[in-house]
Amino acid sequence: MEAPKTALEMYRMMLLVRRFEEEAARAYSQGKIGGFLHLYIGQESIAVGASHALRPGDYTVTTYRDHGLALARGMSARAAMAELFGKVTGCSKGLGGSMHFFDVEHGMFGGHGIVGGHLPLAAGLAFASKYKGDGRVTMVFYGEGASSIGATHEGMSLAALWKLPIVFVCENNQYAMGTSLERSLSVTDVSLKADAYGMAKDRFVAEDVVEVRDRLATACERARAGEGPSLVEICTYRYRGHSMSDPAKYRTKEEVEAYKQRDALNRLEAALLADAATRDEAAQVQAAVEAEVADAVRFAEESAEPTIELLEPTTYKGEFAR
Ligand SMILES: Cc1ncc(C[n+]2csc(CCOP(=O)(O)OP(=O)(O)O)c2C)c(N)n1
Repeated sequence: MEAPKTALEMYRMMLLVRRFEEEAARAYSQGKIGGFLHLYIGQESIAVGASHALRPGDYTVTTYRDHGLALARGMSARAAMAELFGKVTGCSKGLGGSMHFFDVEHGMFGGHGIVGGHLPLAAGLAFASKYKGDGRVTMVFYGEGASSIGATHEGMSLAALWKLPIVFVCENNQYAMGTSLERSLSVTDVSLKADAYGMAKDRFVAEDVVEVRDRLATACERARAGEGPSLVEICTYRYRGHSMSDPAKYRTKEEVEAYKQRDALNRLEAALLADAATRDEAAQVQAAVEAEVADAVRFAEESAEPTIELLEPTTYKGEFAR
């Protein structure tokens, strides 16, 4: 059994990610958030388990479905919500929006919109760590749809060749926009791609956040010990559409409901509420998360828009990430 303190902390973060995104969806439908909004609801156990497997200072890189990882790595809900609202107090000064969360302090190197394009970038971060001998691990997240992208394989090939300290995490949520895994991949076990590069591999379902943490921690240890990269495929499901404009007609309501029955957040919540040792604290966590999300929305609404003066320093002078 997991220590209550850790279990409660994992629960707090999974709930924060979910409630944050539910409120973001509401704000989006009210016209307060523009552009794209890709929700992570249903996949929370991966970002949260991963963040518990990593050490402070380790690097993470992910796709446009990035809010959950940013929060789990330590970005404040205020900075995240303000970014969605396009406000200057956001993590990317309101210039990046939903797909471009960035937070060097917490090792969050994006938020990337080009499918698969961020894997070579992550390999570059891992190369820097190996070159400097700084002991950091890079963990990069991608969807199963990115398995068919050239850049994905370029990143993996070099990472394996140079035994870089990196963990490739494939979040297999079974659909790339409206295309199911079966319709796009000749081999549906994505973890088998690891064999092509001589990488270690693992594959499991994301129903238990503690299991996610433990299995990713094994891959991190391997990377830190100089044994090279791993490919970990974690099977999951997104409950919402690909983005806010997707009515998700390519799957049935029954299918979505069946996956919700196995929801990792609900499972953990039920276990904590059933246990007298954690019941009261779990209820306190719920109240605290509600307050934190409400505060983030208020903060985002009240913050200022970015001004034109930001354009030059952030575009040409590299002051953006400082
Ligand atoms: C190179 C490239 N091709 C196409 C797109 C359009 N596109 C955006 S998301 C997406 C689906 C990606 O699915 P997957 O990698 O499984 O990730 P998920 O959205 O399921 O998290 C596509 C095709 C893109 N952004 N970049």
